[in-house]
Amino acid sequence: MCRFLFLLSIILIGNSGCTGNNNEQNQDQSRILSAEAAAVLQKLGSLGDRFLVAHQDATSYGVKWNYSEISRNCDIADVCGDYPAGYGFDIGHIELDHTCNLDSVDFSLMKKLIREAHSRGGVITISWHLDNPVSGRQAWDTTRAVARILPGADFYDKYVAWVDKAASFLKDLKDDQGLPIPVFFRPFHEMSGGWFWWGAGHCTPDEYKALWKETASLLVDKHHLTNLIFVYSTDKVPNAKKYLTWYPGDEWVDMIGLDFYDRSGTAFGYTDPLRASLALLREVGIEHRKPYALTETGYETIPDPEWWTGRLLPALRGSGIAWVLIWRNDRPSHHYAPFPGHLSAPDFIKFFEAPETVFEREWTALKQK
Ligand code: BMA
Repeated sequence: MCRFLFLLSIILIGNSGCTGNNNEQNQDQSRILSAEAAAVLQKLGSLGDRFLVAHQDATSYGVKWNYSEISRNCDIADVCGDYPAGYGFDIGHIELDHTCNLDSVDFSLMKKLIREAHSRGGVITISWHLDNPVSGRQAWDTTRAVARILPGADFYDKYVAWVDKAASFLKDLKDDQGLPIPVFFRPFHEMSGGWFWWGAGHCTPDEYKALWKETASLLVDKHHLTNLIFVYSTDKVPNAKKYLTWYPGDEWVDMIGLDFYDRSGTAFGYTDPLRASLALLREVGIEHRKPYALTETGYETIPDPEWWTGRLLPALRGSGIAWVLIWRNDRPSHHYAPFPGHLSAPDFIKFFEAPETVFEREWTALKQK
């Protein structure tokens, strides 16, 4: 791209972002964001009571199929006749130079699927279940690592090399015209829980914040990525103070997120606690003037035939979220969206038809307004 076009396509963003219902444009921060990324961020902040429905690995595989050029390619589309409006991907193992991610999705295929999803109008969000850089084991290995990958520490150089690899993947996400595809990047998620090496109990909040800022700065200042919209997402927390424990500051966060699953059937409840958590998210979003989203949810195998309109939708209604991301459809015992013939498929169609939910066709139309 010529320099003139590049200059035209970037804008400055600031820490006065937008809330669920606020169109205000960021102005007071020096970080540059591509025009397309800024536009999607702003659009998502102005949806009012409507929200996008997104699915993790929506087109990479499904419960009864694996990716191939000619087979079915999306469980959600097979159920309701439209693609989700958002797509989640995960780049765990990009740091190891593997050809596939931790869930066996080939990275070149992932790039292709991201480009296709973007050209259909979909929003892209990427998480990163990166291995533990100190032990060399998986993301769930909680050997203390954060303090040892900060600047000056013994594993810093190794970590920088890992970020370089993530950066080169992210930099290669371009549309047909060579413009960078906006990515809602959601690293080091669910830090309020203790299951990942970056989680609570395995580093101090200050170490976590330093890791976030260092990583973001490497991606933006060193690698000049202008397509990343940074999303901070905790797991379930009791209040806003707790939510903000690891918050690295407005400069390096563009969106507020929460991961909240229905893990319990009816035992611990879902709808009311989720509604309360989304109210908390809204409070933080308004305070920090940023849009907010339910960045992961689902009920594994969805054994409740009316879960979509009976439990999820009532919690999301009026919450002001920009999107909800349903987790992945891996196999019969580990999936979160329905597939044709699944007992919750009829109810998912009602969820699809609800006025609040936005899938791909509607999202494309909304963007043109
Ligand atoms: C978890 C599970 C794992 C998967 C990981 C990363 O929630 O679905 O099977 O490897 O996410 O996608």
